[in-house]
Amino acid sequence: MRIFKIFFLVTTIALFNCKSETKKEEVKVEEAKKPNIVVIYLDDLGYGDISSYGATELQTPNIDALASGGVKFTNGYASSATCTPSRYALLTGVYPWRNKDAKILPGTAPLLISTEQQTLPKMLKKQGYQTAVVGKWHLGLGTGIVNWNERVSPGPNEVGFDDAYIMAATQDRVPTVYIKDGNVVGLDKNDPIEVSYKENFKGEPTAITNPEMTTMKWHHGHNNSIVNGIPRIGFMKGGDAAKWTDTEMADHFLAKAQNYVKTHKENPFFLYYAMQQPHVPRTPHPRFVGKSGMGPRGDVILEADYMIGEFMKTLKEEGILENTLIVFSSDNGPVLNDGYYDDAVEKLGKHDPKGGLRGGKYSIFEAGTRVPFITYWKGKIQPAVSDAIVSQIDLLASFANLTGTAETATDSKDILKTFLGKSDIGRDNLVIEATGKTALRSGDWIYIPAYKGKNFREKVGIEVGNFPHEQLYNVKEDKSQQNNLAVSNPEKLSEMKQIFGKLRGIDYTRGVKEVQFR
Ligand code: NG6
Ligand code: CA
Repeated sequence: MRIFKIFFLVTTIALFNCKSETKKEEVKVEEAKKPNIVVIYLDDLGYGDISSYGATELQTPNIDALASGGVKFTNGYASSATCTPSRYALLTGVYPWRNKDAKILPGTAPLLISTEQQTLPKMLKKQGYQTAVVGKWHLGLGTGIVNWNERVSPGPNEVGFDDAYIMAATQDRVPTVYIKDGNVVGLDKNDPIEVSYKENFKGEPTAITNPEMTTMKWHHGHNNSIVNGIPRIGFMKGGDAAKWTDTEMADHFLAKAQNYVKTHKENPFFLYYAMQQPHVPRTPHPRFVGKSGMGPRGDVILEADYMIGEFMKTLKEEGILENTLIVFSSDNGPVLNDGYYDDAVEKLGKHDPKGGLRGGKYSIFEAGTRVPFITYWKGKIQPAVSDAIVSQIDLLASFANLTGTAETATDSKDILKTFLGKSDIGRDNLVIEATGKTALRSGDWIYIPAYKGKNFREKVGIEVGNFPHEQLYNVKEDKSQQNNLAVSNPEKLSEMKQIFGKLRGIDYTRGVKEVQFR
């Protein structure tokens, strides 16, 4: 009996020990688990377009919750004042001015990123991540001549994304279809798609030949093929069943992003959720129409904010909110009239999309590239406002560090601590780009070389920053770049030119004034 008792005791202890061992193991694994990473990237959202960055006429509670619960950067930059170059830098960690083709691409452009190149998703894949892109791509597809009726490649899958559900270029460019892992979604093989950016297909209506078919009027550009009453850039024929419904695009991408999270939550994932708002054409779902009192541009910002709230709910419901690092930002600064009459100018009222900065989309002035930039990680990042200079180009090196590797890319800097709110030190300097022009941010200063061309781009109503003389601003004291100190502060000017020259590989001190890289 006694022996039995002892035996019982021993086995119980052994069992107990064994149990606690496995428990320990589990905790260890849990601790070592790499966080999910989500980049929520808006299109043309300005520094002042959301209430957490000072907007008073628009309320964006869901984005604000990220800003107030995470690090809100006041000196956060996109790499360029237009979409393609910014996205190129975000995904490759390479400055867009190193690639002469990194400019706004047509819907038929070949893939801009080399399949040999380092990318953010490739690096994360090596670290054991599942990777996906949902939303706007605009980095080219294929190798030159694309047959949209077959699998289009190379594309996102070939540069590091396991899963890709995208629109090829922009909402205002053909082809107006969704593409899943290279295949046009819902394509009827009997109604093949043809796309051209050179000439129309015989007999197909355009905004010029059939203006009565348009429900949205074009202001400049945007007068080629008409899809859903909206005239686009580029010509497209066929593919009727596959065409997207513009007003449902936001819900559509949200559903894809939510579904991805739900079906991939067991292991770490990287999701690049590239939303289409508030780029033109602004097509809010009927439930958001009129909600902002500011016309479609304001309405789609509210729509985007709602989608982000729903997406965050999903992370919470799936139990992964506390293991997910979120980066929120925009690809470039704001524009009101980008080619359609849609009341953006007329109904703006007191709203200032630029948030007090000078310029806007396409501009080498601050509003072109300084954008909302937030990092959020519930329980891990303490709420803070940071003045550190950070750029989207730094996500690659910083996430490499986060996930346990030193792998990096040419221009990406590891500023993980800053992104996690544990340091106030950002970059010393940064080269910004706008339609082929570059400028330097270093410390509190901005240096802009002399550039040819007009400063004021009338059609879009934006100052792009071209002047026949050099410009130097202290953007800490002079946020809206009103006082050019190039003449009054020659020492600073010379210091800036030297730094800039080194970074750009150009000797600006020897009287070279104007260097546009394309
Ligand atoms: C411009 C378009 C503009 C917008 C932009 C790309 C015209 C006249 N303008 O060429 O509407 O589509 O390209 O925007 O066609 S971006 O955010 O993707 O860079
Ligand atoms: Ca954009």
